[in-house]
Amino acid sequence: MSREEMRELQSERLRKMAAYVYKNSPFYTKRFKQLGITPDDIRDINDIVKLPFTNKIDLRDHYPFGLRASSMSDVVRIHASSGTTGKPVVALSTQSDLERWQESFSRGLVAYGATKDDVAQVSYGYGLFTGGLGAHDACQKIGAAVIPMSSGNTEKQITLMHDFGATILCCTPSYAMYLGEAIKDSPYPRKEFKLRIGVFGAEPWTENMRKKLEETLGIKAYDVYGLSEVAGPGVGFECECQHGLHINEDYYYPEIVNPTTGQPLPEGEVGELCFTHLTKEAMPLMRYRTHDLTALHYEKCSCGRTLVRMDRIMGRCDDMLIIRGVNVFPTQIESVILSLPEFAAHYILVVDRVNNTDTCELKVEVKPEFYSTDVVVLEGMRKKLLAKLRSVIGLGFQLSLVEPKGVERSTGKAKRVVDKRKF
Ligand code: DLL
Repeated sequence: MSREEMRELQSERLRKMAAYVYKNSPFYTKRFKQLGITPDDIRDINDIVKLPFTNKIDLRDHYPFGLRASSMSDVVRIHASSGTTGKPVVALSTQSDLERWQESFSRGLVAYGATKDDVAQVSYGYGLFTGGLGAHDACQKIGAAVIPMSSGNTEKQITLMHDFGATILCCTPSYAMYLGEAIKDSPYPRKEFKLRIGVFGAEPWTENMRKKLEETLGIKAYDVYGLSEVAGPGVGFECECQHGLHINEDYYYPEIVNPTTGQPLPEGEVGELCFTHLTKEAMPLMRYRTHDLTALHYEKCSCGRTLVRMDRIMGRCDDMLIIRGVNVFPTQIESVILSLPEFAAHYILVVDRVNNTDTCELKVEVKPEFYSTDVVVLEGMRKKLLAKLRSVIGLGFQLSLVEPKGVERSTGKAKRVVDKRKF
């Protein structure tokens, strides 16, 4: 679709959506009235800025089903994401919402080169988390054979991946790394595995992590983005150019705003990603603040797709650490660690405040082939990493190196930062 055609489609859908939520969602009727607007004020997609923002707190305050706009009898699926505090955030879908979600994610799978001849091992968690069922439905939609493994039970994962000839692996990048290492330790030689495509998302990861995963697993690794409140995995996906993630903007309209002021930012500037549902029935959200930081690019991609692209997520506004006045995203630390060959993709950062000064303890795992019990060798490696961290991030760390498997593994979203400071 050309940009003009897309704007036309988005305008038409937004007009309908504004009328739909105004009529069917008491939450939005009230918000529209507070802002002194009616659906008639929404004539085209540029009018989106007149609509109210929606925040996670709104979903929590109206837990569980307060933002529902369809009848409950039309709801066919209830997902929830736990988050770290308070009540879970609930996401409802009707049958047609699920179909659009499947369509979104299967566009991604096709872009990755997946076909009906593939065998897809889905190792995202099944359950309230949207990863498992989301990947499952999309793989099935393109006709691939799905192995509904869920996460965990790593030994069995490897045996079945080997015996069933899985060609696609869907899981978090951190779990993929764990699986890759477990394959090396397994009785099966890597050449007996048929894996070719990795479908990795649900947490931030870096270009350096991609390289490591591709090397370790012998695959091509693709990024998939999504969030429960908007749909689940498949809101955005990479194509073969891997030049950002295409957003399914005919269903989920993206905007980038200044995280503090909410003012829209121009193309290419990094800010907070917001989504407006253009077709959702069960629980449509207007200008939903994701807290995820990225930038949008509208020029046509070399793959031929015209769907807008977003940069790989650099982190969440609430993930950004301010350590001794320096802004740091965990992805920057990962990028530095993985730029050196000696270190594995397993690390943990503990930030604390002692005598009014921020402290940051970083534990990084050394790869088995580089690990040594010789303290001089280890100290050399430690100094090298420390110097690189200081030059790239501008901070000194209390860095300790640990032996292989010395950092706890995760089978879902990795928890790599512990901030013990009280604000
Ligand atoms: O993580 C949905 C998902 C499942 C996406 C499987 C991809 C693959 P939630 O649990 O609601 O949903 O968490 C959503 O995870 O706002 C981002 O902060 C983060 N996230 C998701 N995908 C990516 C990604 C699922 N590819 C939150 N890169 C989002 C970076 C991601 N962060």
